[in-house]
This record gives sequence, structure tokens and C-alpha cells, in this order.
Amino acid sequence: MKKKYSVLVPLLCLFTVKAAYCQQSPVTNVGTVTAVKIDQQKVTIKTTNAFAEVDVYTPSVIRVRIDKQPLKADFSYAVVGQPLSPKVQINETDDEVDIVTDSLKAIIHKKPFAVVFYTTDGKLINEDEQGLTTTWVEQAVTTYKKMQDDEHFIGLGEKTGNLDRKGNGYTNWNSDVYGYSISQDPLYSTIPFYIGIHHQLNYGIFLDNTYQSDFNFGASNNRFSSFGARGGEMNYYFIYHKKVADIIASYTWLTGRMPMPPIWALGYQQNRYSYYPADEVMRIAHTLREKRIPADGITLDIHYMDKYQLFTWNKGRFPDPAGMNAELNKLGFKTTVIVDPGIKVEKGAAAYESGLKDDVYIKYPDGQYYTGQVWPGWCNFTDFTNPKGREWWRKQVKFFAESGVSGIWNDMNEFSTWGQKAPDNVLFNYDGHLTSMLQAHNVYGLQMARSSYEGAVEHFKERPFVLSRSGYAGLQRYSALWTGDNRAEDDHMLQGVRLLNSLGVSGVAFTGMDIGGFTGNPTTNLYIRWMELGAFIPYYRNHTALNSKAAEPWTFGEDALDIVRNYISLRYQMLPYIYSTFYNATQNGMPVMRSLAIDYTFDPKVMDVAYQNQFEFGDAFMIAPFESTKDYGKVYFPKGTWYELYTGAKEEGGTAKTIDLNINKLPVYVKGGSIIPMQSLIQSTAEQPTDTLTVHIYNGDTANSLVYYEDDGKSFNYQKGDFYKRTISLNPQNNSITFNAAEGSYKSHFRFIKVMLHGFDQTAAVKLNGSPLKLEQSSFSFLGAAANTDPQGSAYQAESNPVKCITITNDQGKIQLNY
Ligand code: NBV
Repeated sequence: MKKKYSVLVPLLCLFTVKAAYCQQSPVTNVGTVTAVKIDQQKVTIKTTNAFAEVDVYTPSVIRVRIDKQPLKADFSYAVVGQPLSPKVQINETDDEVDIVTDSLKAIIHKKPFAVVFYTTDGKLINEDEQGLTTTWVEQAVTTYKKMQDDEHFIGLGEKTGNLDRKGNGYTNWNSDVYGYSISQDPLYSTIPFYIGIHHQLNYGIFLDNTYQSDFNFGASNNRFSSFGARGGEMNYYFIYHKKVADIIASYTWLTGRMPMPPIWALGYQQNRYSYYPADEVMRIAHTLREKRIPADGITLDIHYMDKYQLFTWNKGRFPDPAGMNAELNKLGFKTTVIVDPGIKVEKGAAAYESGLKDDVYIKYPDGQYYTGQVWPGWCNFTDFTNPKGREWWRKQVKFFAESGVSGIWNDMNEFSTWGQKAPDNVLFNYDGHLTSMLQAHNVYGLQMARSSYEGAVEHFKERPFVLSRSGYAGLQRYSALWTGDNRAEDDHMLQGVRLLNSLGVSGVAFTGMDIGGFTGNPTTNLYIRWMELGAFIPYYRNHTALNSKAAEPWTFGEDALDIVRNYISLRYQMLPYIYSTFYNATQNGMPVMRSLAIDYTFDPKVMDVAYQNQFEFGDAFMIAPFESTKDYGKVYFPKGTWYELYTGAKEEGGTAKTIDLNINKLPVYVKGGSIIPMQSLIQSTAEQPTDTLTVHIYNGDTANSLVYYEDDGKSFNYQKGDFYKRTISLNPQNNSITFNAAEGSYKSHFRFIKVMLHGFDQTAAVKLNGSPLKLEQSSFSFLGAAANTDPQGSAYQAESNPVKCITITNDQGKIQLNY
């Protein structure tokens, strides 16, 4: 057969018969290497069909760029980490170029060009799929990686579906997806970063290309995983570490980390589309206080504007916005307002005219303004990829500062024109690299959020809170992200958990979803479950749509209110722990809400669809969310010891257990070894807790530590060292608990530390800095700090799981406890 073809094909072509097999392939491969230049940590390559560059950024991060044309000057909206000067050895032979760092080895094969990554001890981590490697189909470029045996994938940001992305394909094109389905793709954001896992190894790949991008993790093929984009160059960063947490740290080193949020943004936020007029806003605020529902934020949706025109107040509804916001502040509330990118085309309107004057609006190639329709009617859109556009927007943000606003909520920034696709041919400055919608679309939201953030930093006196619906890799530097218009359905609550977990894996630590559901009306039980869950979600905001039933905590009856109040109250008591966990995110990118795949990557159970919704909240808590309709559920406990939060009952790791579900209680467990600083109940972060910090410590087999962090929660002084920080550690090997000396110039609010010991040997003698000390028996409850609403069964079982405690003075020096 073969022989016959080899004779026939040239013959047929010779006679110019138009047969498929003699036409030129529409697929171009990168080809073989024809020239190599090695320059310290960078290898520049020419192949038969392309130009490539392999650059070592750190011992663990290697960048690969490939294009059909000579590589353009480097430019990225996502990347802020610049190549360090790591120790690297590069050797060239006839067949390959070998790059060796302290962490990994990359081999560039020459014939044909293909990249393979190994550990330094020779284990294969990731390799180009032979025969496919990097190819172009017209303008679209794709890199194909061999699918390794039993390879799994996590991440890729805001993507629906299972935790394990294997078997699926995904597209990135930021879209306005009102009431999206739980399998819909794409949604609002693009984070082209994922982690591959196989043979006890894990690696990350970040494709930094803002054109529409496509990822395939074995969808409709069993040969490869692939990533590519419909235009631009192949530009990816390969990251290797032994632990997923370190891969996230490297990825966020590259794309940046979140700044310290204002502490009020970690409290409960009450939202609705829309609260107006001002009296209604005040009624909501007063009701929260009267009903002892702790809260910090009120959010104003589009109706605060005058005919939906940006940078206006509807004076009929809000006659004195600054006065209203000041009154809210006095009650311990901060105001967040929504902004959309569309500026109504209206002669004489101040913002519109000033944008025209500063020439900030997007245009067609013939110089006419692009006009699209949204809320206010026909609109122009600021080019946020233009430094001029961003500067203009920053100036406008002053309007909010003058009205006493503290947070900016960027909506519709995909950007959306009633869900219709905007034309491809509109032009964007792209920071001096003139381009079209095709390349700029996916970064529009990121650049808008950036402009809002930078404007707010400039004009608000305090740390701003910025929220965005759309984004691209690196968004975490400016903004929190929420998952848009979900539905009031059980599977949406669970899908939401996976979306947030995936965003966490992908570098976005500050995330939220509309708690209670945006479209539709939740049942009472679903509402309760979702609000309980919200206490363990980074951005805790209840929101619902225009025509849905009210969803404030008192709108589902007294029983629901009691339960919900308990959880919001618990959230406020946990704030020292949550704030410290956010601090951790600012330092190493670790998400606040964590898929179990981060800490228990190689435990196959965590990818099991039965357990994939379980997640950790910081280092200490594991939450097992279930549909509100279920009476029982199966929980998996990864290795280690676990304690049920409410009773202290122990669960051994490596087992699964069916538990009864009770609507009063969200299944929450504490990991052995955990250190959880908590405070007394407050109604808002504007209120001071008592002067005792309660530090819960749970016995465990392995050493553990927590960096406790405190500052004023609102100013930028922490950047000048005005913080209070100390590492608290548990070392079961020598039976010690250590509070390292405090660092920073900030004086802790807490004069006393109450150490609560859970699961420790009761007969052991405890010593404080060497002197014997008597422990007290303690009884307490995690729920029920809100008076008289301790749900049945939530009290700690003092007899079977006694807790002992001591109160010590918060000495800034080192404190050592031995047990
Ligand atoms: O501004 C109104 C809504 C907002 O409440 C929601 O959170 C956004 O995701 N917004 C979308 C506009 C369109 C709603 C149909």
C-alpha cells in the first residue's frame, strides 16, 4: 500500500490533479532548528518556519516564545516579574540545547524543534507531542503536549465543570453570560493558567496571549493536551515546583499578588439590584443593625445614577450622596458603587464631553467613534488600553471620593453591549501597540479594573476596595472578582464553589459569587446554606436581581435569620484569622479559598466528583458543601487528623464518612495542627472587639505555623512597616507552641491572648516561658456568639472533647508554651 502511494502521489501532483493529498497543508509546523544563539540565560533560535526564544526567568520558571515572524518587542498586561539571574547551564550539541537550572532541566530538540522538561533527577514533567509540537492553522497558534498517563489538570480560572479538567476543552473570550448554565463556557474572565498533575509531579503553564485562546485537556482526543490562541505569538511560561502551592507562588510572582484589602471588605456586604432611594439604603443599614446582623458594606447598583450615566447621582433618589455616605459611615458601613464602561453619548453631559475632549473613546479605523448600546442607550467606550484613557478614568474617580464612596464595582466590562459581540475592527491603543478588538477584548476588563483601582488609590484617603466581573491574568493586583449572574439553584451554589476554587488555583485570591443566587428565587434552605457557606468565601456578599424576591437575611423568616446571623457572626469572630490569611495571599499568592488539590494534590480522592466541592478556607478549615435538599452527605477526610468544628469530634484522615446534614450547621472541619486567631463578636469592623485575642490551637501530628497579621485595616501605613506580625507555631515533636517576637511598628489591639487547646493530652503539665502554669477547662461554642441562638447540637462536647485554655499577656517578645 505504502509503496503504491509514494509512486502515485508525485505522479498525480505532476499532472496537477487537484487531489487533497498533494495540496499544501493548511497547518504549518515550527520546523527544525537552523540557528541557535546562547546569551547567558536566554536561547534565541531560528527554525525552518519560525523564530523562538527560551528564557530562564527563575530556576523554576522558563518562558518559551515562538512566532512565524521575528519576535516583537516584549509587552504584557499580565506579567510583572522580570527575569532574575538564576544559576543556569546551557549546552548545545548537534541535536539539542540543554538548559539546566537548580530546579529543572529543559531540552530543546532541534530536529524538529520540540521542548521537553525534566526534573533535575531526570523525571519527565512535560513534553511537546512529537509530530505536532507547535503549529499554526492560519493565524491560530497551538502548542501540543503529550498527554501523560493518568494526567489530570486543574485551574484555568473562571471555568465551569469539574475540578479535574481532563477530557474537556475551554475557550477564553470574556462574555456577558446572564444566568449562565453550570456547564457554560466561556464566562466573564480569562486566566490562561493551569496546572498539570501526573506521576507525583506537577507543573504550571501560563499562556500569556490575549487573543481568543483555546485549551484542550484531552477533549475529543486521547493524544495531547494543548493550548493556543487565534492570533499573536506562542508565549508561555512553564513553572515547575514539587508543590502546587509553590507553583501558585511562582505564577503570582510572575503576574503579581493582591494588595492588602481594607478590612471592611472582608466583612459582610449587603447588595441588591438596586437599593434606592437613599431612605431605602438607610432602612437596610438600620435594619441590619437593629437585627444584630453584623455587616460592613452596602452596595449601590445602577439606579443610583442619573439615567444610568456614569459619574452622576440621581438627585431625586439621592439628594445628598455625601451626607448619606457619611451617615452610613457613622453606622459602620462603607459604600460601594457600580460602574459600567459605557458612557452615554449625550451632548453637554460633563463626563461624556470631558472624554471627548481628552480623546479617550474607542474608534473605528476610519476615525469614527465606536458606539454600542447598553443601559444608558448608545454609548462610547473608554479605551482603557490607552494610558490617556486610564488617566481620564482615574480623574473621574474623584467624583466618587467626593461623595464618600469607598468601593468601586466594575460591571459589564467584558465589555458587554447587551450580550452582543462588538465589532472586531475597532481599534485599541494597547499601550502604544495599536491593535484591534481581537487582541484587546480579553484585557479590557482588566484595564478597566486597573484604572478604577489606580484612581481610587489616588483619590480615596484609604485603601480602596475594587470588584470586577471581567478580568485577565494579573487582575489580582487591582481587584477582587465575582462570578456574575448565577442562578438561585443548588448546583449553582456548588458550581460557584468550584469556580472560586479554580480562580484561587489561578492566582485570584479575593473572589466571590452572588450569595443566594442572582437570577430566580432560592428556597429557604438553599438561601440558608448559601449564606452559611458565604462565611467561608473570601468576598461575602449577598446579591440578587431586579425582579427577584428580596434576599436580606430577615426575608426568609425568623429561623433562617437566626441561623444566618450565627454564621455572619462567626465570620466576624474569625476576622483575625481571615485577615492573616489575606496577608498570606499578598505575600505568596496562596488563595483564601482553596481546592483540596492544592494541599492534597496526589490524593486521587480529591478529584473524585463526589468530593470535588470540598475546600479549605485558609489553612485551617475544611468545608464540605452539599445541596440544600440533602439529608446526608459523604465527606472525605484527607490524611491527618480532623476535628468537627462544632463538637470537636475527631475524624481520622484517609477515610470517607457519611454524615447527617442539618440545615443549622454547615459541615466544617478543622485540620489537626491548625492555629486560628479569633476575636469577640463585633457588628462591623468599625467597632473594636474586646482586648483578648483567642487563639485556637488544634493538636496534630505535624508541625504547623501561622503568620498572625494585624494593622490599622485601612491606611497604606502598613507599607511603611506599620504592622504587627508574628509567627505562631505548633511543634508536636517537642510539645511546644511558640509565639515569635512581634515584628513591625504597629501596636496590637489585643492586650491578652487566650490560648485554647483542642485535642491535647489533658494530663500534661503546661509551662509558660519555663514556669508551670495551670490550665483552665473551657466550654465555648463556635456558633451562638449572637445571643441565644446557639443551634442545638452546636455546643462543644466538653466531656468527650475537653478544651483547656490559658490567658496570657500579649507580650511583644517571644512567648513559649510547653505542653
Ligand atoms: O447592574 C445590574 C446588574 C448587576 O446587578 C449584576 O450583578 C451584574 O452582573 N448587571 C449585571 C447588569 C445586567 C443585569 C441583567
